[in-house]
Order: sequence, then structure tokens, then C-alpha cells
Amino acid sequence: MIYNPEYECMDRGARKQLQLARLKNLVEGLYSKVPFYRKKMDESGVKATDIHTLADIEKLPFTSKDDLRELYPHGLLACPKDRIVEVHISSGTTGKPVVDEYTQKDIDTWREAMARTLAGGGCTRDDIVQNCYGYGLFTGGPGAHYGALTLGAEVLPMSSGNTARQLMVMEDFGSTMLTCTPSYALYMAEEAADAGIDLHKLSVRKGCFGAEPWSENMRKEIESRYGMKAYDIYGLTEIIGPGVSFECEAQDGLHINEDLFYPEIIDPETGKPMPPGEKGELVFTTLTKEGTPMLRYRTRDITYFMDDACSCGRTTVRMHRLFGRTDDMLIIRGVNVFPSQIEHALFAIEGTEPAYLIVINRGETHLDEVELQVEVKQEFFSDETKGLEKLRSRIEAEMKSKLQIGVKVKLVEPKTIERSIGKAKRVQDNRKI
Ligand code: DLL
Repeated sequence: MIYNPEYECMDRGARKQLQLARLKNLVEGLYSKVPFYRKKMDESGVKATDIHTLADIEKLPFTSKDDLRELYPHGLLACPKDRIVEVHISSGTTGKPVVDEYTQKDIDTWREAMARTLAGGGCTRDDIVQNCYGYGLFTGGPGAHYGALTLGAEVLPMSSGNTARQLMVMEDFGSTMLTCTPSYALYMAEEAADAGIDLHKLSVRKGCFGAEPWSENMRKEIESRYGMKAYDIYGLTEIIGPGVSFECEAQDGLHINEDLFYPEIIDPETGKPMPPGEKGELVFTTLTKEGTPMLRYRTRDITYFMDDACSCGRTTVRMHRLFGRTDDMLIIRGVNVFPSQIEHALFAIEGTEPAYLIVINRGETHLDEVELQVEVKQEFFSDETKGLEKLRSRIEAEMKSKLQIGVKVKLVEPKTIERSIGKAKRVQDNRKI
């Protein structure tokens, strides 16, 4: 089902007109209301009146994650503070997180974007949606919740974790649709098999999965284990949360909600636009947001545009499922982690050498498992094992508190981790996704 054919199936020329009108309005507003954008525009010598066509967006400055960190917490606010009704913060754990502050109109935009998204995955008012994205500051839980309610579906607001309970509810309440990270969907399937539950005999037949990288093979695995259709959905806190783009029944690229979020794909080195079919960095401008609007936000996500017609009838441009990121950010169990952060925490601990390796596996449970190999000073090895054990648990506790994920620490003898004369390779990512 197409939730909003007026906008999703709009004539492309008419949509461009709408985008241009919204862009002009946005740029004018940003210049007068947000000192950060005014300064940036002044520095690049561009004025709101210089925007005559959509291509003129190239004259405008980019916004980066580093900019957002400096503006934390309220530096991007483009409306009076008392108009903000909800706040979300990214799962990123390096430095200051990024903030999205929503007015009521922004929440309504999000509801619309997520209604389109879940409808793309086949959700209707007849569905019972088991929502196992995390609720809280993370956008996943609330975003899917709003979307399901907007469609008139019934929501089971489970949040993530407590898998035995998830399965009990799935069975007893007859969930027909699942929303969670793809790795959690597979983990639940494993637990179901262990508990002797045949998922094919339950009612769950479709799911919208995202928030982390996953592959076509993982999709096949989820689909066959549940006997369901599994759809990829994409979004990020900075732009609105989930609801930026989504797959339809064709499962061939993610339709971007272009009337709300203007997409560009640029060469990350030169900042110049890439033609459809060519990979680059995804950039978004929010066309209607009031609270914390974004101008040319560099997502660091790598994909390409697919602008051929889709069999579903939507006319929006599609993006290929993500290929990766331009930076070294790792997404572990849906939490954004940077190797530099692990390093930072590690080297504050007495007894360790400056050599470590982060090994990431997607274990039998389909959840990401992190092993942190750390070299330890020689004297610890000559010491009794109690000292080593104490050091190991200390590092594990430190990682848990700094990264918010469990890390298994393996202490190794000095000089056992491979050295490099060039760039050090700190991460061994064995996830076959
Ligand atoms: O993960 C929003 C979201 C929630 C999307 C639920 C989909 C479903 P952040 O925590 O800010 O927001 O993380 C955003 O996660 O820049 C991508 O690198 C990655 N990501 C999100 N969706 C996908 C996906 C939410 N479908 C960052 N495939 C983004 C691959 C994804 N990576």
C-alpha cells in the first residue's frame, strides 16, 4: 500500500518545484534564525537570494558531524525553545552526541515519514506490530511506534531485549509484523528454534529492519527463518531518525522521502555531485523541519542513486542499500563505536601497552561479538594470574561504561599484536554481512 500517493507518486517535475520552494524558504529561515548557518553562509559568500534552481544548492556550505558536536546541545535550534516537544540523541558515544529537537510539526512530519516507511513494508491498520527497536533517546522505537499508530495498526511497544518474553508475546498476541535491527531479528529466530517454537506457524509475515548494515544474504536468512518478507529501512538521528528512506515490495533500493529530505550524493573528496549509479557520500537537507533543520548534512554513508522507474508506482528516487561509511565508525549491535574511543579508554588503564586489536565477529547467535586483544606489560605476566584477571575485568568494566556494549577482553603477551610501519590496522571486522 502507498500511504500518501499525492507526494510519493508525484510527477517528478512538480516535486522538483516543491523542493525548490521549500529549499528557498529553508535557507531564508536558517540565515535569519541560526547564527551558525548565517556565519557559514557569510563565509561562503552565498545569500538566500542566490538560490534560483535546485542545482544552486551546491553553492551552500555543508554541515558536518563535527559542527554538530560543537553546537551541542542547543546550537542548531531554529525556533523558540518552548516550541520543542521531544528530543532524541544519537547512539554515538564519541565526544558529544548529536541532538534532534522536534516541534509538534516535526513530530507530525516524522509520523508521516514513518507511516510511508511501514506501509512500504506492507503495514496496514489490520497489523499487530511488535516493535523491538529500543525506546528512549534512540529514534528507532519511538519512530516505528509513531508510524504504526499513524497507519492505525496495533503496536506492541516491546523495546529491545528479553527475548523469551518477546517470543511469548509474538505467540500469544499474534504479532503480524516485526520492527527491530536485522541482527536482533536473527537472534530471536535462533532463540525460537532453541525453545522449540516454529516461527512459520506464528502470524508474523513481514518486518522493517534497519539501523545497522546488513546484506542481501542476511535478508534471505531472516525471510526463510520466519517465513516473512524483510524490508530495509534507513534513517539517522540528525535528519529525523528512521523514515528517511525505505524499501517497497520490489525490494530493489530504498525510496527516499524526497519531498521532506533533499538528497545529494557527492564525491567525498571533492564535494562535487555524483551521477546516478555512481557511489558517493549521501548528503541530506531537511526541507520542512522546524526544530533543528539540517543544511547539506554529510552522513558519511556510502551509496548511489537509482532513478529508474520502480514497479510499485512511487516516483521518488531510490538509494541502493548502504555500502559502508567514509569514516571508521563501527556499528556494533546498533551502537556507534569509534576505534579511537576504545583506544582512549584503554590507555587510561595502567598496565596495558599501546597495542591492541579490535576483533568483531557475528557469532552463532547472529549478534555482534567484540573481542578486544590487549597487550599487557611483561611484569603482569610474571605476576600471579590473579593480577591478570583483575586487569581483565577492569578493562571490561571500563569498556562497558564508556561504550555501552559488552566487550570480551583477551590479554596477550607483549609484541604479539602485529605492528605496522604505515597506518595501524586496529580493527579486524570478520562480520560476513
Ligand atoms: O539508526 C535510525 C534508525 C532506526 C534507522 C531504526 C532505521 C531503523 P542513528 O542511531 O543516528 O539512527 O544511526 C544512523 O546508522 O548513518 C547509518 O550509518 C546506519 N544505518 C541506519 N539505517 C541503516 C540501514 C538510526 N538500513 C546510522 N543499513 C546511519 C545500514 C544503517 N546502515
